[in-house]
Amino acid sequence: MKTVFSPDHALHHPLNELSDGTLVPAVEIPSRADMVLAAVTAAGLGAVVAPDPLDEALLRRVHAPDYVDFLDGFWDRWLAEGRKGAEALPFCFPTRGFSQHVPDHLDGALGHYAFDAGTPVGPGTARAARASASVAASGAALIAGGDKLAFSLCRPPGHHAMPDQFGGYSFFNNAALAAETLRDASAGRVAILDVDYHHGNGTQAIFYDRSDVFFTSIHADPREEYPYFLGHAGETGNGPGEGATLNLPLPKGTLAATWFAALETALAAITRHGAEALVVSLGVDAYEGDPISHFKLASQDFSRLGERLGAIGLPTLYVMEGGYAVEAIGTNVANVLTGHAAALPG
Ligand code: 5XA
Ligand code: ZN
Repeated sequence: MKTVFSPDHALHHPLNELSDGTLVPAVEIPSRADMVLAAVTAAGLGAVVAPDPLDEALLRRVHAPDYVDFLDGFWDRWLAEGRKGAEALPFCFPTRGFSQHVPDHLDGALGHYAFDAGTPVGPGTARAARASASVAASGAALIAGGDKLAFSLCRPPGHHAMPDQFGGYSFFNNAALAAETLRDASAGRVAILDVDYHHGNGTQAIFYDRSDVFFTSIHADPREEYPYFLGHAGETGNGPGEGATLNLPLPKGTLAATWFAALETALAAITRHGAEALVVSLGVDAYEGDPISHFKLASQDFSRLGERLGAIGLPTLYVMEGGYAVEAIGTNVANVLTGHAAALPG
């Protein structure tokens, strides 16, 4: 298998985030990706390759062009206004009852294009997000070209990114870009399985009205966990997409046995959907030692996850999402990939 990686992820290096109402040190930091790269390399999982240039039309199909332009130009506007901060956090949002126009004021525009205050934007954020998107699309191109397994080592993550809003450390929706790349390359149906502890609200939103990309997610119940406002079991898709979304919310504190039972439910649904390729939003924050999450998967459980996904036999792209136990993130990701590779025939 190949791992697609770009060192440009490090252009995004947040310092602080608003979490649970308090400004705290950021957890979505460059060392995450470096630890994963080191572990994947040490595990001898195959070549590490650079991404192809990002397809701008693809990016602007998945995300609103005005949103892409805003992110691209944000830091220059910040500097042009003489702002002193090393990074920016949105703090005022067009919630219920507010108009949806884009304000001229930079903080208003930042709030318009965001849904949380926990996702800092800095000088290299847009470039890193673009690199991450290209890593995802390039991994999908490998699968479209016949590879049975590939890993897009994306950072920043993407599954919270909405068509025109960032949040949850996500700017461009890498899994959606990968799925779109696969759809563009073949007529086959695609499934996205999101195993991150947090619901992939952005991925769900992007495909909610469509039947060609099936989205299923195992995550902490949004009634008691971020992102709070999407990810409920009753959200099943809309119009032609009715039935093509399957949310499997679980309570905080969920143990491996319950988590793997939910995985079987998700895999049965993926089979019923007739998927011909699989994109896995691979967050490893379901790990028992994760500092911001509350499921109880052990490192060996990630091997079991990879083995189980390998056994279903679909061409599979893993796209890196969350996971903040920096000392264990590499082991947990390498365990998934090693387990999957071992389950492949030949
Ligand atoms: O999968 N998403 C995450 O790990 C980010 C959660 C952000 C909570 N402030
Ligand atoms: Zn997460």
